[in-house]
Amino acid sequence: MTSLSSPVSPSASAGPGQPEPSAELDALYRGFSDELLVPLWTEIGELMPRTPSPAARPHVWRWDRLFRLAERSGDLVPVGRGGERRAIALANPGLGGAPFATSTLWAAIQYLKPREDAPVHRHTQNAFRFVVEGEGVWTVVDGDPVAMRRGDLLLTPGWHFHGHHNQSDRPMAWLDGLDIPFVHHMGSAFFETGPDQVGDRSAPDRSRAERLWAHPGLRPVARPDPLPNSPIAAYRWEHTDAALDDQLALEREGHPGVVEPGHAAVRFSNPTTGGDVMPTLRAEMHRLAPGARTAARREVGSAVWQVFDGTGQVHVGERDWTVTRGDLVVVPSWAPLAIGTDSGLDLFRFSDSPIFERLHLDRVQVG
Ligand code: 1HN
Repeated sequence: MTSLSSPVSPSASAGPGQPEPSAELDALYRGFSDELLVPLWTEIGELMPRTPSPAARPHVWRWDRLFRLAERSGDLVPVGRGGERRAIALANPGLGGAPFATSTLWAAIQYLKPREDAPVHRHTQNAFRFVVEGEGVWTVVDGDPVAMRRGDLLLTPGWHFHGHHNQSDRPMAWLDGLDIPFVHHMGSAFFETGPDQVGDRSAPDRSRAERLWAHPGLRPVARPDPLPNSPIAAYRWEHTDAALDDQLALEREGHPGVVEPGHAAVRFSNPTTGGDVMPTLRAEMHRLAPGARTAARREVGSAVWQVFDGTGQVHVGERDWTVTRGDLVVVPSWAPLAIGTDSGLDLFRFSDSPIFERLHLDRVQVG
């Protein structure tokens, strides 16, 4: 089988549905090549696999190694206009060195030293931060300072100005997730720099966005319309943690609510639609009780998982890893995933599922 990226081999021997090799056939294929044409019959297997066959591969990145390299970047690399962010991206081993975790998802560790600023800009790519450790940075989204603390999910939807400032005497590192590869492949990227100063340097405990929008089941009557992005700038760990705890407690009391035995999960949602937080990105938190093991599951679309707490075993495709706090696992489209733990495990997950659901390309297989 020829691949999509290599030229047609003139001496390919005939397979099912393929012509017999001949000098005339070689000349025909040279003619195609000269005219920038590719015949379907040499590519059909690549273009139309029986089931998804993504280029991205299952892979794990260890947080302790990422953190050490991020720290070293802090010693050697400034943060400012031009580079914009001290962010170091996961480069999937199947994607030729591009800074892409999967063909749609970007995942990076970002590092900001004490008292440092990351400059204000905006882009069409949707972004979030998830904090696995530390605090002391405020991300200022459209002028609204949003505190970042362990366990929090912070949103920066596309085309909103944002910059960060570290108000503390300690460095801070976190996970950035964006839809950069998707936007890149679709030729839809726009970028603009913002004001030279990060702006509001106050350090409130709660952002204005949270004060307006982040009350459970309550929305302001003055804002009735659905919004494409969640207006909740920060989903705080205390709420996420309580929701997961309650699901497992209800299970023990014999009430429904968990995904499967010992597996609680919540999806971060846009309160104005009930849907995903942003049009291209889904974010969830999962908790496995001690001794729990998930069913094997695969779905169209790719995901990145980060261990928030605990230790467990992750099986993706043909690979098996023991993972611990901060470790990141990439799950390509349609790769079966199963997770187990003896001691209990909390995991953050983000995926590109909203894209596929919106286009009716989504499929899920469990077991
Ligand atoms: C960006 O703006 C952030 O705001 C993080 O922290 C990573 C990667 C590429 C382009 C823009 C951020 C980014 C990014």
